[in-house]
Amino acid sequence: MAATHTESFNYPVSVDPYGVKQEITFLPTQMPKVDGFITGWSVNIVDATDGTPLPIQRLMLHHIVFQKLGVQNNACKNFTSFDSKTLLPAFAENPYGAGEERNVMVLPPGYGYPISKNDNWSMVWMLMNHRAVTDNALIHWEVTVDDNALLKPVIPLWFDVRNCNADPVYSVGGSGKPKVAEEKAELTMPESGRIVAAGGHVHGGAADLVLSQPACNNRTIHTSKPAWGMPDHPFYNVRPILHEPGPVSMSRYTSEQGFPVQKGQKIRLTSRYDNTRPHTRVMGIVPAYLAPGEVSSPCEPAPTDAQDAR
Ligand SMILES: [Cu+2]
Repeated sequence: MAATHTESFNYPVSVDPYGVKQEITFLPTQMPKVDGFITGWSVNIVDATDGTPLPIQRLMLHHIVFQKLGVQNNACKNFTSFDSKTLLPAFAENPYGAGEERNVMVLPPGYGYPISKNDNWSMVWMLMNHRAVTDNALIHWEVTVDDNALLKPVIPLWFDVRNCNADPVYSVGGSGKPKVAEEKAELTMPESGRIVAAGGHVHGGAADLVLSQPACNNRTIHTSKPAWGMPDHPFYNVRPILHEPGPVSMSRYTSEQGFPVQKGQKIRLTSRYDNTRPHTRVMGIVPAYLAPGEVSSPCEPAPTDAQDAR
């Protein structure tokens, strides 16, 4: 009998007063030991005693990326380390990541990210303490797994305008010309198939993230739009700030039919930021999921069931 269930995991963290902590954490036991598929994934920072999500006045999750180890990354030969010099072989793929916007993985019905009992996992994360006292909390993640062998497997696609870097940031000058600064990156599709889901991660000052298909009149696959809190939202009233506060959410793409792409085709990510003021250390990242399969032509019609979710 095929069954689906959700498993929860915790990793205790301690961050010094006003400290920033980054770490690569190996997860020998803190991922599902299942031969099957992951269909949903979320992460939060919670109180160690009662499990409630922590307000940003205590700890801010700048980012967290989960990695399946021992798999050649489909976009990067090497990763450039935090020192901007050292090259490490890219034997890892990124099936899921999130930041302040708490991006979630939600695959449409019928799809799953394949995992096995023997997979090796790690997470790369950065937390910041916004108070003058040492803080203790849990990184808490929930993973929905399904062992239904009939699910269609998806491949993670990591669109990042500074891809293959441990610290994939860039800066927007703020000259005002043009009013919106664009950074572009293209990812070559490793297989033909259909993009069935995509999320987004940006920092303060972002306009949006656009995925498009240059080979087909550069038609838009999806625009991931930030939602900002009100000026009195805690996101915008905490110190210290490592970079401008990010959005409280980003819109996601889901389509059961999926957006058709062909093997070898380049798919473009355009990261768009306000350029009327400087914005330092920004990011433009779209984690997406491709379900391999035949497509009838390079520019097959777009799906009719695409949804914008938050
Ligand atoms: Cu970021």
